[in-house]
Amino acid sequence: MQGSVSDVVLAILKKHGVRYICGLPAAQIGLIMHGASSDPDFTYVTTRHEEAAGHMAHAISRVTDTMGVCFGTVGPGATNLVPGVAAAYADSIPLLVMTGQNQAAEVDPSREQLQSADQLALFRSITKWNASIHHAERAPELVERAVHIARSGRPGPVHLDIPCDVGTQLCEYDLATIPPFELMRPMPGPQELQQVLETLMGARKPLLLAGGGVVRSGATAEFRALLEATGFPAISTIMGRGVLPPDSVFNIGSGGLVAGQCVIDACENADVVLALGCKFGTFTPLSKEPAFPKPAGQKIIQIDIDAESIGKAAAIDIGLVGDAKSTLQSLLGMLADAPESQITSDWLSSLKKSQQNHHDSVEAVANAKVVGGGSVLNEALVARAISELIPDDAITIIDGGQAMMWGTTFIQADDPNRILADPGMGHLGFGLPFANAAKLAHPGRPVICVTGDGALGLTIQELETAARYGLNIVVVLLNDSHWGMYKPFGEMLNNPNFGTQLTKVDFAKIAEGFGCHGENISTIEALPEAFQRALTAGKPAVINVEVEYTPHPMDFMWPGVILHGFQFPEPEQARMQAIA
Ligand SMILES: Cc1ncc(C[n+]2csc(CCOP(=O)(O)OP(=O)(O)O)c2C)c(N)n1
Ligand SMILES: [Mg+2]
Repeated sequence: MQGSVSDVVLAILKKHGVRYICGLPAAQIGLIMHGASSDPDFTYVTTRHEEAAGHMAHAISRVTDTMGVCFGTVGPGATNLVPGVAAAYADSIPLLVMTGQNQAAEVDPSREQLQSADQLALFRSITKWNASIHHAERAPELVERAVHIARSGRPGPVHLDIPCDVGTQLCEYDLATIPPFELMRPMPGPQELQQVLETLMGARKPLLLAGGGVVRSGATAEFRALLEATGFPAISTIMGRGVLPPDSVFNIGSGGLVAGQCVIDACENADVVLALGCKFGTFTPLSKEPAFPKPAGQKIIQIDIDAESIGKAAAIDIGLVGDAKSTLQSLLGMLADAPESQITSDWLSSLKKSQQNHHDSVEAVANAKVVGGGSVLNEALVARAISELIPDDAITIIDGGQAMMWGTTFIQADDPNRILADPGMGHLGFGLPFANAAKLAHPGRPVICVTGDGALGLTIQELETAARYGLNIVVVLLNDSHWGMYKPFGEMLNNPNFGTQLTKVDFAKIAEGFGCHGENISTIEALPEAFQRALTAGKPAVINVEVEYTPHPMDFMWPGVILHGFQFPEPEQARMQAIA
């Protein structure tokens, strides 16, 4: 075909299965916008802020298993995209980010034209790869390369910068010459897999660990089959939530450290860990000096699609490059001839006991109804009540600080595509754009966003995007009028000016102003009916629930694990020790 660079970019993306394109209008990338918005094969959405377009593309990629695409204009459009792209990079999500640029002759180095920005430098550290389409002839090759890099190995965002004059030039492309992208599924050799099986079956205290790579590879069924066939205890990371059935006896905790002391107990006491598609991030308490040193004799087997990720963030003993699905299929096929398991008889039951303790402690907080002696609802109670109301086929997004801790605790899902978060960057404000994207891709399913008042405020303008496109999501807002997670920090420092206190905002009124349904509620009894009204409102809805900041049993991980090494002034040291 012959067409403008913009036409060819869209044709190649379509060939690779891209259906959704999100961004914010501007002149420099106008032809792509014109093409995408005129083509019925694309769903084209404009947001109120480019950050939201980045988050939407991220969520689209996760709920459709395709590559998300977002765009922004030169300068401020590009800089506004950064938070969404950085979050996708941290969560290993494939995106194509397209930025408009000034005329090719005006950039590198800039001639101080309006909105000039070195956008290649800007995105370099938050993408796997980026390039400028500086000449029309190179466009097809660079777009193909972008798609391939984004989706191959450990996926991630890629970026193309398109000077406005190049975007309008003509180029040639033969769609038939390159087939649509197909995922490569590398696999360890049979001897290596045999070594894995022998090590695992020889373990006294084996532990299986599912990361986001299991989800991305579509290997949930295979992971569950391994669980059932071996009877070994298992945990998942936050990106791996939904891989383990919530009610499985082998599931010790889905959500890394947030899932309780039982996850720490499992990681500290296991003698062999088989980790699949896991990056060993902060929330995975394995081989994390100084808080979670690797116990003597513990063996960690890491299987990951990306060679560079092997041994990067944990001291591993066996590291193999393999796609989770194909590797698990092979392992399952070899199980019949595997040596007999040497698992200790009380290993699983001891972890179940620890899990029960965690369960009891969070239930006790929820049962207390109020904290701090006031009459305001506690977040645990509200999160538990929401978990009971969420329909089976819903997609739930969990944003916020303390709201995230309690939401993650009580809201479980038996399918990875039913529950989304952003644990890599923990970028507050992703929730509402994620919800919009999930509803866009799955209009027939309920989409629920559980969030905090601080988090919602960061992208609240996207309520208008929801209303404009008829994305009838339900936002359940745990509103404590604080940057709640940091409330104890200010208190610990005895500093009332620390700045965690926010104004009590009437979010229901704000929702109405954006064309949505809004309700304020302050009793738990009011929640079920308010939730039903929100689900059937015929427009996006916000239920603003007045809550009080509620401590969580795993709060110690913030000062004790994540901030380890941060020197507090005396006498705050002692107060911090008390919290940790
Ligand atoms: C964009 C961004 N800025 C700052 C933070 C640090 N942070 C983590 S939790 C939190 C407080 C969140 O407040 P809110 O959303 O109201 O939830 P709450 O803790 O009150 O439940 C902050 C500021 C972050 N994670 N992301
Ligand atoms: Mg809050």
